[in-house]
Amino acid sequence: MNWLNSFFKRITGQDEPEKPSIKEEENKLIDEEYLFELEEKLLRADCGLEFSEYIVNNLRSKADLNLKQAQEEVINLCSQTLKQAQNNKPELENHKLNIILIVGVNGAGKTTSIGKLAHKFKKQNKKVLIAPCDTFRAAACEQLEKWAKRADVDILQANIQNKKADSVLYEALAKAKENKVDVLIVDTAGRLQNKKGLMDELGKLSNVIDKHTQENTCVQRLLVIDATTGQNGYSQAVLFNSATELTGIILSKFDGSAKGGILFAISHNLKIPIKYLGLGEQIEQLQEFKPEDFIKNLGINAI
Ligand SMILES: Nc1nc2c(ncn2[C@@H]2O[C@H](COP(=O)(O)OP(=O)(O)OP(=O)(O)O)[C@@H](O)[C@H]2O)c(=O)[nH]1
Ligand SMILES: [Mg+2]
Repeated sequence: MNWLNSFFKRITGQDEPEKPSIKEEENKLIDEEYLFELEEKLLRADCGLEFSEYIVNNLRSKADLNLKQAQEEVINLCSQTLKQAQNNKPELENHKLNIILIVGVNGAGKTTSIGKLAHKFKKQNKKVLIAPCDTFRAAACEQLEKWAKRADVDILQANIQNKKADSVLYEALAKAKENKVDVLIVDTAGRLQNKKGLMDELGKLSNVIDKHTQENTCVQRLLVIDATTGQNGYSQAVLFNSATELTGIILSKFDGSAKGGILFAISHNLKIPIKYLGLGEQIEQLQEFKPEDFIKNLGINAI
């Protein structure tokens, strides 16, 4: 049960209660002061108001909990919250064209995550094509080409200058079908979640995919959130989700000192599954998200 304690310590900043000297503390019943402090700590860990209140109200509703029981309850609730938002969908569906639209704010880690995903799928012997639909910057295409080369996968050769993202997407969809590609990964330009025009463009891209795909396709819309952006990441999830119904989250830059609390807020309020964690700038540094592993590793990683 050691990891439970280190997890709790991460959240609350309290010492592990296993030492005999504080054994008595463990049996002390929790009170309003304790709940107030717990809520503050959850908020500071980016868990958001709704989720923090959910935890605190839950503890309050249970009479006579001692400190140890309260800690275990917090961990159970956190764990349940993550699990309930996950679904059992496979990473890719076999014998189908898997289209993965990658969206997010500027610099979130979209292009890097695409390189990592391409590498991962290539290793599974999948035929991968990348679509350079970030047509705002010429350099974006060059950066994506480098990643395609590193992952040893195809990238659509489109002269993106003066083209709109949706026309590049048309071309990519046609090529993917013609070449019987397993996975088409679509890069998009970074955009702020509160810029309406740019968010509408995202809706258009999503419509192009929906219109031009047939039964044997599987579409994912993944939002890349930079773990170091804290609570703003939650607002990104809300607004990107209304522009293009998200099917999952990639939390990038989780190798730093970032708090992971935002994942609880997203899972609790939006029920969007967390798909991957980005753990560095290298091509292999992408991890499939598994709630249990995440909770176990919290001692090292976050919150
Ligand atoms: N430490 C760390 N750095 C990362 C990770 N993912 C991306 N980065 C870095 O974050 C910066 C931005 O990454 P990009 O992949 O270019 O982000 P983007 O979202 O495509 O950016 P725009 O296209 O400009 O909107 C780069 O310096 C990456 O090396 C990660 O998981 N960990
Ligand atoms: Mg990019």
